[in-house]
Amino acid sequence: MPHAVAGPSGPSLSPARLRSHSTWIVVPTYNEAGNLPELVRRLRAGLRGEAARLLIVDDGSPDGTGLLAERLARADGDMQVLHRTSKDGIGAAYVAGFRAALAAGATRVVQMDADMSHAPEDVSRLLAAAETADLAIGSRYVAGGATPDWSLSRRLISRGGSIYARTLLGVGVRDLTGGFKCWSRRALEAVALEQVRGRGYVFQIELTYRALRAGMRVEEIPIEFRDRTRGQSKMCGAIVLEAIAAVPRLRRELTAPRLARPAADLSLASIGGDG
Ligand SMILES: Nc1nc2c(ncn2[C@@H]2O[C@H](COP(=O)(O)OP(=O)(O)OP(=O)(O)O)[C@@H](O)[C@H]2O)c(=O)[nH]1
Ligand SMILES: [Mg+2]
Repeated sequence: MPHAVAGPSGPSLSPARLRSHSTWIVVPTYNEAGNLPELVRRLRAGLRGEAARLLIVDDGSPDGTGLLAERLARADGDMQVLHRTSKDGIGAAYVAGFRAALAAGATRVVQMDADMSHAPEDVSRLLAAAETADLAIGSRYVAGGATPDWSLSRRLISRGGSIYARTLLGVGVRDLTGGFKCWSRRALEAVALEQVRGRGYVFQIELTYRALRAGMRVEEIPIEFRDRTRGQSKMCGAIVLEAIAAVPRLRRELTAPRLARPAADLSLASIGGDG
C-alpha cells in the first residue's frame, strides 16, 4: 500500500478509507475561478464521502484561480494545489499532476476538466469502471454518450477528428480526444510520461494510444459532455492543427519498435460500448 498504515497502537483507518485514499483527481486550470467552487462542491457531493485527493494544477492563472484553489484547499482538507509559473498547455499540466500523484502513492488517478463539461457526478461511475479496466474513458461516442449542446457542424468536426485518429492509429476506442479518464497506477506507469510530447488535444490521443500500445485494458463508458457556461475555452485552431499533424507521428513513433505486432491487434485491447 502506498500510504503508511499505523500499527495496532497507532491511529486506525477503516479498510474502505485506506483503499480509497489512494484515489487522486487531477484537474488542470487556467482562468477557472468562476468554475472552481462549484467543481469542488459537486465533486465532493458526487463522491458521497468516498475519499479522493483533489489536485489542482494551475498555470499561474491571471484571474486568481491558484489563490482561490489554495483557499478552497484549506477548507476541504483533502485537496492541494500545484502551482506552475506560466501557461504551458494542458498536456504539460497533466504530466506534472500525474507525476505528483504517482510520487505520492496514488493507485488510481482521475483526470477531468474544470469547466463542468465532465460532470463531477460521473466520477464515481468512472471509478467503478476502473475497477475492471486499466484505463476507463468517459466517452461521448459510445451508445448512451452525447454532446447535447453542440451544433451539427461541431459534432461533425469532433466526430471526424475521432474517426481520423482511430482509423490512422488502428484502434477501437471511440473517443480518443476526450479528457475524462481514470487511470490505474499500472497504466500511468506504462505510458512513459517522460516521453509524452503532446500539449493540446493530442495529449489525450497520445496517452490513450500509449496505454493501448502497452497492452492496457481500456474501457469506454458513456458520458454526456456539456459546454462550459462560465469562463473561456482555451481551444484554438493551433491545438486542432497540432492534433491533426501529430497523429501520423504518433503512429510512426509508437508502432516502429513493435513491427511484429500489427496495428489492427490494438482494437482487441479495447472493450466496452460498440467500440
Ligand atoms: N494548467 C493548465 N490548464 C489548462 C491549460 N489549457 C487548458 N487548461 C485547462 O484544461 C481544461 C480544458 O480546457 P478548455 O478550455 O475547457 O478546453 P476544452 O475543454 O478542450 O475546450 P472547450 O470544449 O472549448 O471547453 C480546463 O480545466 C482548462 O482550465 C493550460 O495551459 N494549463
Ligand atoms: Mg472545456
